[in-house]
Amino acid sequence: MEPIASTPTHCPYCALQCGMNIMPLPQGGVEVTERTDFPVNRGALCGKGRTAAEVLSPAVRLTSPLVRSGGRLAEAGWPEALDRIAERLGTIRQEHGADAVGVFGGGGLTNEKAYTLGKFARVVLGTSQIDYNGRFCMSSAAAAGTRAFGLDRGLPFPLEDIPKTGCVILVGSNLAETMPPSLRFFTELRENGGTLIVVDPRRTRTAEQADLHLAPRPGTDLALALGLLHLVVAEGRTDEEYIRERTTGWEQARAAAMAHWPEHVERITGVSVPQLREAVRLFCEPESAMVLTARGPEQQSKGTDTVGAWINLCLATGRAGRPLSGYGCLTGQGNGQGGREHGQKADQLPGYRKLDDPAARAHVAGVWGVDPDTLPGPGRSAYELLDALGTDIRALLLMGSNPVVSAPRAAHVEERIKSLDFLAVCDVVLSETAELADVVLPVTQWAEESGTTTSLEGRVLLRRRAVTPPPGVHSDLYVLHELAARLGVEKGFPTEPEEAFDELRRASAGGPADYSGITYGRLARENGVFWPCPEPAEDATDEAHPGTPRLFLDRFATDDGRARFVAVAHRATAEEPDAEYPLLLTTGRVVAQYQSGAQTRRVTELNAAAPGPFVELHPRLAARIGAADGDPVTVTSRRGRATAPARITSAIRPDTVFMPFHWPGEGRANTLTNPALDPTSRMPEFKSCAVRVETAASPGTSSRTPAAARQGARPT
Ligand SMILES: Nc1nc2c(c(=O)[nH]1)N[C@H]1C(S)=C(S)[C@@H](COP(=O)(O)OP(=O)(O)OC[C@H]3O[C@@H](n4cnc5c(=O)[nH]c(N)nc54)[C@H](O)[C@@H]3O)O[C@H]1N2
Ligand SMILES: Nc1nc2c(c(=O)[nH]1)N[C@H]1C(S)=C(S)[C@@H](COP(=O)(O)OP(=O)(O)OC[C@H]3O[C@@H](n4cnc5c(=O)[nH]c(N)nc54)[C@H](O)[C@@H]3O)O[C@H]1N2
Ligand code: SF4
Ligand SMILES: [Mo]
Repeated sequence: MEPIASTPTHCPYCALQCGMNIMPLPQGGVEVTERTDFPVNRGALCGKGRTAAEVLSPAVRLTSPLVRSGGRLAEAGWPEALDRIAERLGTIRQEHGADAVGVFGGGGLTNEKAYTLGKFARVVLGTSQIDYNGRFCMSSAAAAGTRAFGLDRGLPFPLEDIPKTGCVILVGSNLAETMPPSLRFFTELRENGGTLIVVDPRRTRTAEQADLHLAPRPGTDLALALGLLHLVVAEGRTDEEYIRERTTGWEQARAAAMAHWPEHVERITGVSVPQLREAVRLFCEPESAMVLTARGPEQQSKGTDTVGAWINLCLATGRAGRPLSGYGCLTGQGNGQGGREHGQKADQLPGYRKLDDPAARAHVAGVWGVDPDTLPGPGRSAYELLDALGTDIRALLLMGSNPVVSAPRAAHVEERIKSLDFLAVCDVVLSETAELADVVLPVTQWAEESGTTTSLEGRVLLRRRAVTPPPGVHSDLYVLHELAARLGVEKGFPTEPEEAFDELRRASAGGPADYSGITYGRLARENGVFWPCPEPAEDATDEAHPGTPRLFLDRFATDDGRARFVAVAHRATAEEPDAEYPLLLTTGRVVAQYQSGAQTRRVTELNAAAPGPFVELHPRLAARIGAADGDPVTVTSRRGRATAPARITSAIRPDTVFMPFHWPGEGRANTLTNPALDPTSRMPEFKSCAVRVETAASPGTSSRTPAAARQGARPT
């Protein structure tokens, strides 16, 4: 008997994009098996990757379009569902103008889908109102990276460099839970004699691996980074030659840091001066060192300046654009990197080009065969777009996100979504947002289709089709093709991913994220290709471009080739605790659930491991409010209240509570979060807002009871 062939591909979930094999089973269904040739995970998978095939099952996934009639969603045929969407979008556009139709995308969409969605918005709908969930993810790091280096690629070096450097400061990343196979690189770092510093208000599984754990108050990373830079200067640890030759703006940045005295920083952050000094010593003594940030410092209303301050620390010590040294952001979603490069972002055209740049408009319009003047200008950012639903935006096409669970101030966003004249959702499952739609289209997912993603390393990868999708399911590309045709655009929306990719290559050619030298053929042969990878000129004799695993070694991507210091000063979070809301809430993830949970809450094993929300609080705080472990507690902010069981642990600061955000309903963390936006990146402040906590049995207790007031007491 012929052995059944397995197909090498990549995980549907996070930005690590672990390699895996998909093996069809003789009795039907498929199994995920080990794939050892991909250097990032070398066969290892977390529980989500291991169980990913469960979401392929027709028992879990959608298999028929749903159209709302008589107030309820009912199964319908594809032509009817597509006709309905095209008719409604067309009519609303005619009556209210092109900007009355909004589009919302996702960083989990393949490059082909993200590219085509952006093109669909600009060319078919003619709307400026498009943005995506990546705005909620790493946008502050992207903005800071662009500002300092002239280019944003999450990691400017491959993960395999980490074990060889001298010290890594990991700021607000819990990668032991969010990217478990990557922990190995940090374990090897320590085995090789390097050190790991983790900055997190909680002693997470990641922090437990660290040589030094700094536990600042949420929202104070900016002060922390400035305090470290102050000490670097005071202790004479700057690299003056590097600063002179490779940077600009040092004097202003230096002056700003010198205003942040370590003792003052200790008061703001709660991190002691000796700990600050120890961090500086560990970071500065070795030949090389890195700073990596994730959502902790980024999801703040000052995320861009915060990341800027950490970049300043790297630049002042000569630790960027040199072998085994640099600043990197750990991007989160499966295609969080590629999804931010090819035009589903409000201000952007493919190849990481700017929508307000006339040359970029001309180039992309040329590839699209349209007049550059017909391309709309930049639109609103994700939260601002969601906040405008039902006002000037009357209809929304949503692909690859579940904002009812994941957007800040979610109860308000849910109301805005309900107030739309028309909502169409393309999804794999009936998410909480899809439940509110007028039309839901069931689309193919990772193993049912091919497509490329770009991992957190900037490595472009090919996901291969490994199984036949169930009948009744079509791809996102098919949806856009059919809708374009119905709205009068017959050409330019291919249903074949490779055709879409070849067009993306041309659109990206010459841009900052140049993919023109990357082909499906190459991706199938090589273990991914790092961008930029331009195509050699036609008359050139050179071989294909090898791709660029390491950036900035010769020069930064700025006009003068120098990295730019940015003078930044600390500022408070948008909502500081007060007598009524005396504590800080921060939010994040657990290992067994992914994002809004739309996929992972449907997987038996994952759901058993992490069945519901919880509120993490310190024993001293628990004692003050009279809560025992497992008791339901109510967390109240200015946006609303959420109730979930208490999880009492001394691994969190006594002035802080933590909730994971994976669940809808009464334990929805995002009912509480503050949509205060970073002025540059428009990132909402998911990582801190003021709250009070009470046992759920006493929700009526006045906020000004002595118990509530005492919660604010600073830890001793
Ligand atoms: N299991 C799982 N894995 C995932 C995901 C998932 O949903 N589940 N999502 C993927 C995606 S899209 C992303 S973006 C990544 C996110 O990956 P991470 O950034 O690692 O995830 P988070 O849990 O959001 O935040 C990390 C840590 O920041 C800390 N933190 C909170 N506030 C602050 C602060 O003010 N300062 C500092 N320094 N730290 C703070 C939290 O305590 C938390 O431990 O994970 C990816 N991987
Ligand atoms: N409080 C709080 N809130 C947060 C965060 C936080 O740390 N704290 N983190 C933020 C971050 S970093 C992120 S990235 C967001 C993520 O939050 P969401 O944007 O809600 O992300 P997902 O839950 O991954 O939603 C993806 C949806 O797309 C569907 N899907 C999967 N593949 C495809 C596909 O190929 N096509 C289509 N059409 N659909 C598909 C999935 O089934 C799912 O319903 O949450 C943000 N919200
Ligand atoms: S770490 Fe990320 S990519 Fe790897 S198996 Fe888990 S979810 Fe998938
Ligand atoms: Mo994310």
